[in-house]
Amino acid sequence: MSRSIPSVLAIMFLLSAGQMAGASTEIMNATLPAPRSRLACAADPVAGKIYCFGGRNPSVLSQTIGYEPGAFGVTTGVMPSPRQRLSCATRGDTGEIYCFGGHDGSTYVDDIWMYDTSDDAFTVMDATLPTPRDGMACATDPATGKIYCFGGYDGSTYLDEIVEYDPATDTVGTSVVTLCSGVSRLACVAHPATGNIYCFGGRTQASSRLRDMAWYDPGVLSVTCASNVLPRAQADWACSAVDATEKIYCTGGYLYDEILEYDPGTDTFVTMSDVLPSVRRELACATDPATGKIYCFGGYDGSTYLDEIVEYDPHLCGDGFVGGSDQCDDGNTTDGDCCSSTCQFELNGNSCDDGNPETSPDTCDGIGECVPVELMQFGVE
Ligand SMILES: [Ca+2]
Ligand SMILES: [Ca+2]
Ligand SMILES: [Ca+2]
Repeated sequence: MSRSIPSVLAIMFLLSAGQMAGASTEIMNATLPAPRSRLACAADPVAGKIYCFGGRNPSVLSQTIGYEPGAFGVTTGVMPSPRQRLSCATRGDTGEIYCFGGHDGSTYVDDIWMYDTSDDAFTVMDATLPTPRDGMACATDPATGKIYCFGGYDGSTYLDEIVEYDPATDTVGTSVVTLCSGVSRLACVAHPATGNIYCFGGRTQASSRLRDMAWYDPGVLSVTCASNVLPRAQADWACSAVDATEKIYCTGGYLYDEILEYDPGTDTFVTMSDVLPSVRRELACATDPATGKIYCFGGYDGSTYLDEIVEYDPHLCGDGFVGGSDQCDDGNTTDGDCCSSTCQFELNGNSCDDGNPETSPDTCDGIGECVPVELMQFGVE
């Protein structure tokens, strides 16, 4: 019976999505080996790939999928057993991805698995979650390499626990602080610039989808709650941090095609003009650390399981960060200052003004800087 309201919402937002134009998200040529939702994905900087695990379509799946961003192909392997609504996080630069909990199609599980990207082998760790659960969100504290898993659902209760897993010792603990409420199907992401892990939305027993967020500081074991701050109630979506812009992007949800930007520096949200190719929930996204582009995998649009891989490049020319197709970014979209209006290097020898009247003429060095001609002639940097 509870499905009638989401169906109406889906129709409303399909109509509004059709009125939007100019999306800069791109559907990759490669697809998942089969459509799926409720998968988990994590980027591994060592292998330079994004790995995705499990999911459902509606059978619960046991595939491991390796995707090299921008490449046509995907490679696949096999997990120890099927899983949906698990959560996976990369342990820094060790080439190890840890996956936590989930549901195997008949029961909630408490497993912790380690996937080694160097040989595509799984190790079932001795440690387990405190209790079986699915729908939690896990993220790695870059300062310590410890992985924190937030919330989840055990089949009867929405959990407010923060579980700490230390891969170095294969030990599990429960933080002395909790989330603001019991919540499942939320999205959490570590943010290296602030050292916090930010969690967004989710589903609770009492009020269904939340407009709340919380951030956890693993250094001082504090949780900060912010209620009713999301532009709309959200769950079953995916969030990724982009180091170069220091911002977090959350995509999809129930049932939306929107991309929401959160800036931890200013504590503000912006709904981007770019949207996903279509509405989808229960997708999984990860940021390619080499390029800062976000890749989103699969999802469910309310009637169909998706096999799409969607690339979202959050970088803009003129935002002051070199990313995406930028060769340079001087914070403007003006020509004649050695970094062009499209953020490309202007040619060595182009005239420019370095702002110092005592040097003249000045010239572009071909790599984005304006320097006095006499320095170029003597080869002085
Ligand atoms: Ca830029
Ligand atoms: Ca410029
Ligand atoms: Ca000058």
